[in-house]
Amino acid sequence: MAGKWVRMVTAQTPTNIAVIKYWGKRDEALILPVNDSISVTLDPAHLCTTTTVAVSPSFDQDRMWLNGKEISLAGGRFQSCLREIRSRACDVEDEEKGIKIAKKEWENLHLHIASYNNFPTAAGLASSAAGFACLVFALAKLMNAKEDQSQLSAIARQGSGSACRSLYGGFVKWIMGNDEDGRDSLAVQLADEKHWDDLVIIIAVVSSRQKETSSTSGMRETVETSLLLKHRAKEIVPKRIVQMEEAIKNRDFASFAQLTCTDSNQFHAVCLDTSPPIFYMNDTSHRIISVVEKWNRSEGVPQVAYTFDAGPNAVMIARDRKAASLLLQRLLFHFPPNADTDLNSYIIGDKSI
Ligand code: 2P0
Repeated sequence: MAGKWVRMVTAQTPTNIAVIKYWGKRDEALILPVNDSISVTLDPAHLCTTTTVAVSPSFDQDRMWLNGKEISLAGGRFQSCLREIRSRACDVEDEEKGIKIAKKEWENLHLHIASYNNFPTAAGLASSAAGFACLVFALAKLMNAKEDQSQLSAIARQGSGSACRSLYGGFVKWIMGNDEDGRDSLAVQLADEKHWDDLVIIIAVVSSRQKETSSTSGMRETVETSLLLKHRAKEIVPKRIVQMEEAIKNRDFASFAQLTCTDSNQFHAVCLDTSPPIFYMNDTSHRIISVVEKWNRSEGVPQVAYTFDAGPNAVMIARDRKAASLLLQRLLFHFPPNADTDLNSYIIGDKSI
């Protein structure tokens, strides 16, 4: 249908932090992982992507802006997501605006996409996770696709692996799947956002600079060179996934913290076992681990879990508000403002939407 109309949809998606890590693909093109992973979805007020997608017969090409700057849509990952969603587009009828789009018209219509992160892009705070999850969710709404969240997660996965876990709040598992076409490699919700609402997440932004080794190339090198990864994926993670699911179900913080910290440390050990080795944590990250480990040991029961992704920033999960406020006091004591460290801010939030 011709004319001057524009149909727009805006969506907001939080990022997620893995407590059992995804690292390594068995299929690069489809983004199929070598192991299952489990994450917690963060509070959208602090770390989220907001994306507006628009369609109009007056657009003559697909275009995208990230944080106000135009970026190329030529990459295979964007094209995979766009293709998958377009192939599921349905009739759209917006009576209020007098817009009618027939299913078959979608292939000739172009899109404009504007996306904003309220946190540093590509600094190891999972910006691509929130970004692709939000893009796929907004496009599905725009095109009236009938897929449920899990089916959409398998599409978001083709944009960025960890994105599939951001389609749900609460605790989420990305099932690695067995199919060659990746249809069964998708996210499921383990527990909703209300299940364990005592938890408080504190992120210490050690550096907001872009990381030196991207996750994609880092995990490719790890798959090619690390024997430890093979052992981890086959022998360690399957058992840990079962234990983590149990810990979440029972709100067992001692087990949850032990598994979260151990898995983060093994992920960074696997990075070190890569040739050439990959260093994502820095001295400040190591000092934070030390502070938390000492405190947990002195209390007898863990107060805080820590986990680090592909960057030096610390994500800490406190067992309750009291532990969170004591953690902040300790961090401010060890890393006072204007001290000679690269820690520059804290983000404090509830765990999920
Ligand atoms: C995770 N990370 O489970 C792990 C832990 C980083 C460390 O998923 O190549 O940006 O787009 O699938 O999803 C980061 O990897 O990589 C990541 P691609 P992605 O959250």
